[in-house]
Formats: sequence, structure tokens, C-alpha cells
Amino acid sequence: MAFELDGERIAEENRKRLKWLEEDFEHLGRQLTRRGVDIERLTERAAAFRVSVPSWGLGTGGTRFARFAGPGEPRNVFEKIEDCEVVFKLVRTTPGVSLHIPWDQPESPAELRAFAQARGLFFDSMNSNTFQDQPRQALSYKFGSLSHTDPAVRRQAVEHNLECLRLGVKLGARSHTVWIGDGGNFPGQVHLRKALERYLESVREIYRALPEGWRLFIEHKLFEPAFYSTVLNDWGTSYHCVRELGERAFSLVDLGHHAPNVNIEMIVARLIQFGKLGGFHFNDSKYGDDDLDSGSIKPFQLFLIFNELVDAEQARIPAFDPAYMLDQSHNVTDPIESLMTSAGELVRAYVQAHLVDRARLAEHQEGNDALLALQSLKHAFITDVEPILAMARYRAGGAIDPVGVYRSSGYRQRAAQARPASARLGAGIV
Ligand code: RM4
Ligand code: MN
Ligand code: MN
Repeated sequence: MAFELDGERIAEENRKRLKWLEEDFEHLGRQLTRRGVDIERLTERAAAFRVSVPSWGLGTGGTRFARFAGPGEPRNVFEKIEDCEVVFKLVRTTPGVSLHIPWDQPESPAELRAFAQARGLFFDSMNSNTFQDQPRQALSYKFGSLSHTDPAVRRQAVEHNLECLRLGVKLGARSHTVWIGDGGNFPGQVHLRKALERYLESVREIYRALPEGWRLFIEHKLFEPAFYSTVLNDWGTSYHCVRELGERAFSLVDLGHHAPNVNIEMIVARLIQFGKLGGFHFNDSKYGDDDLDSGSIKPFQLFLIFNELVDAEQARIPAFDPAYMLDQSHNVTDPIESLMTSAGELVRAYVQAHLVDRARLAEHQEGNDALLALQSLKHAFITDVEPILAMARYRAGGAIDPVGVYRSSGYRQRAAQARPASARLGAGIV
């Protein structure tokens, strides 16, 4: 299905909004000049920001209870790429796509790669899946995968990861992300130290097979599906593992994988300091791994995370190069709209973090002035930088109002006709 919203259509919609945008941009520019900030430089930063989209976020997600399918959902990886193109065309910050294997297993990797390339997209991180059994799979992951007590199950799980690497090379990907659901539901079920040892031994094999120039990301998670103990449960364990593995192994922080109220920006700072921050799965949550739209629940936390990231960027911390990815599940919204909005929230936090007067903040920190230190962060956080975001999109050929243009395009309605609902009635959080 062609995305009939070509550049001309976007331009036409933009013309309706350009005058007001220019007015707002100019006004903000004057305000920022007073603060010694150049709006053009900030707009360049906004335009340079990149975040990858998860292929699994394009379909409607589900919970443990049900999945309510949305109209025109992509039925295969090619249709997911079509939807990624829509997101990319309108917001311009999302050329990268993360794939999940075997959900996105293509018959012809070369064809898939060309399909994405023709749309200006590329494949970013590969994601393995050993948290589910697949049809015709020899051994079950019911009691774990990379850390399973049975070496044959571990072997199968390692092989699957190696297969992801081989496929990723054909697709031009550049990193591999491993998240496992391994753990136990009851005290005593799993020997805590032995399970981690077995996990490390398995990941070591994957690490050794890592293609030239690739990075390996391991993703910790507090709980779920294991409800008592999870093998890779927190950033400390993750840090220990990536150190054991070697210099191309890094910890990945999924915002939803921590206990409520955990200070995630501190975890980010620690991993930066120790040279092991690999990247992010951005999303937001109220209670657990809710996979809600980024910035929808705790926008200040998102800002504080970006405050650490921008601080590290500006301090030119060696080898600091985190991969930004979204990992969300859209249950009640149109996934395309959620992804576009979420990408925008990340750029917003990124730009706002550039507004922090770091020299002044350092002075307040040195002088133990807690009140003014907080104020220098808040001052940046409350600045409405939307005109910068919109101008960056506009100049890059995207939409001033992505959701507005998308809705008026009727893309979803056309998709609903072109992609009649499949019989697949999936349940579960995936
Ligand atoms: C997990 C984790 C992984 C994602 C799966 C679908 O909770 O966040 O990154 O691949 O969900
Ligand atoms: Mn994740
Ligand atoms: Mn998750």
C-alpha cells in the first residue's frame, strides 16, 4: 500500500500552519536570546536527534487479559515497514527500525532490506525472543532459556541468538539486544547464583559471535514474567555481566523495567560514568512495565534522564554513544500516532536539557544551593520548546503537526481496506 501522503501533501498542510509557527518561533527566539541561547543552534540539535522505532509497536498491543485489534494493523513485517515510513515521513527523526525475531523473520532478507532502504529506513537493533515458544520448536522455554537448567535448552536459545546475528548482518543491522524472561515464580524454584552463572555462560557465546562493528545490549527487568526472581533483574547485575563479557557489551535501560519510584536518571548517570550505557528502550509507566507512550506519565523524569545524557554529551565523555529506541505497546491508541508523539516527546526532553545553564547549575551545586539548583533545571523544563520541534520537522520536510496531517490523510482508513483483519486473535502483552 502506497503512502499517498507525499511531500507535496505535507507541504500543503504545512502552508496552513506556517505563519503561526514562524510567529511563535520568532517570539521564542527573542526570549532565548535574552537567556543567551541561540534558537538556531537548538533547532539544529532537534533536527539531529534520532530514535529508532520498534517493529512490534506498529500493531495494537495487548495485555495479559485481551488484545483489542485496531483497524488496518500491519499483518507482516513489510506492512510494518510501510507504517514506519509514515512515522518517518511526518516526524523525520525515526529512520531506524528495530526488528524482533522470529516475529519479523523475512523469507528474503535482501528483499526486506531493499524495501526499507527504498523508504529511507534502515535496520538498527536485532531483538531475540526466547521468552515464548514458537510453533515447531523442539524444546520449551517454560522454565527458562539462556539460563535453563538443561544444557540442550540453553543451546537452542543460544542458536536462536546466533541466527539473529546472521540475519542482522544480511539486513545491515548494527547491534543485538537480548532480553530474557528467565526467572522463578517461587522462592527456592531457581538457584539464584547458579542461574546467573548459566546465563553468563550462554551470553558469552553470543558475545563471541558478535559481528564486526556491532554492539551487544543486555536488558534487565525487575520482574515479569517471573514473579519472584528474575535472572537479569537490575542494572547492577547487568553492569556486572557486561563487564564480564567485554568492551562491546553494554547495558540497556528500558524505562519500564524498574520498581516504581526508582531514580532512573541516577542509574543512567552511573552507567555513563562506568562506560557501559548502551542505550534505551523508551516508554512510560505508572506501575510496572506498562509500555505507555514516552513522556505521558512522568515527563519530568524523562527530562531528568535527558539532562544526564546532554550533560555527558557536552562533557564529551569518551565512547558515549547511546542507542535511542522506543519500546511501547499501544493498546488504546493508533500506534502510528503514539509513535510520532513519543518521538516528539524525546526530542522535547533533549532540547529542553540543552536549555539548562550548566555553568550556573555547577555553581549552585558547589555552593550547596539546593533551591536554585533545582530552579535551573525547572527553568529549562518549563520552557515551551514546541516551536523548535515543529520548525525542525518543517525544515526537514516533515509535518508541523504530524498527528493532524496523519488524521486528515485518511491513511488508517485506507490501511483498514487494504489489510483486512487477519484471523489471528493474539492475547498477551506482546
Ligand atoms: C520485554 C522487553 C523487551 C521487548 C519485549 C517485547 O518486556 O521490554 O525489550 O522486546 O518485552
Ligand atoms: Mn524493552
Ligand atoms: Mn518491557
